[in-house]
Amino acid sequence: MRIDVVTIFPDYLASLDLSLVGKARAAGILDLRVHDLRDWTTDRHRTVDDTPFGGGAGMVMRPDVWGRAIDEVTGRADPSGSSVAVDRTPREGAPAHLVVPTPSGETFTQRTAEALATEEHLVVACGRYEGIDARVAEHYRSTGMRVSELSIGDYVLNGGEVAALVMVEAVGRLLPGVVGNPESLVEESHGAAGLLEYPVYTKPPAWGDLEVPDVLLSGHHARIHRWRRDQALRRTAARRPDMVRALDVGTLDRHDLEV
Ligand code: 6GU
Repeated sequence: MRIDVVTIFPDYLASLDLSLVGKARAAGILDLRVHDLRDWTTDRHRTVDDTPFGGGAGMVMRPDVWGRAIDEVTGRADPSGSSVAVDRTPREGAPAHLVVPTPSGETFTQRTAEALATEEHLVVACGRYEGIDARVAEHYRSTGMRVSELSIGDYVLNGGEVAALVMVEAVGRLLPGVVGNPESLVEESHGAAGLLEYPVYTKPPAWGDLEVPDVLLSGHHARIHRWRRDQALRRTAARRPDMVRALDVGTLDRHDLEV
């Protein structure tokens, strides 16, 4: 998969060299390219934003700068920048899917990450939180490009960069070969069961006066499985009643209903 991230703070994305995502890049599974939006400005001050039409606080990012950036990273642009010549070089690769992190977007969930992980090319356009001129999303949708305006939760960040980090990590770890043991993708929270993960323990079996639950030391796999499911159900009910309401009753067994 290729991911291009366009931002006025490319250094913010430097942490993507680390850890799992860094490993995926080194292994050639993820071709991640971070770009400075100001490379597509044309004025001496490298201006990317301006005051909002209609008034109000804050600044809005200009559509012309974003248009040049997105055209180029998606392979639609004439790289010479000439307004006369038409670029006739064939587009390489699959059509890009444009992702715009914004607090006014639809919620980014594990399902969103799974869907994006099937794409060949993502372009993530990080704006400041007052936003990017609305014509940018409108224009690229009108070209047939898929455009997803996505929020990572109900709180406000200063810009899309941290949200982009979240999305790239959530998507990147789903790419085949990134997470060593694919089993660990199956059992975790927000997986298919619709439940939060059960509590986990390791050595030592006694830490101060706190002991690991006996059942986990019993070697009785059916009981361990039942205990973990009970714990997941209780935890989900306590912390995320919304997830319990969304459970498909048909997937519950007789014992679940006793918890
Ligand atoms: Cl994607 N961007 C910003 N600026 N704030 C957010 C967000 C995104 N998601 C939640 N808050």
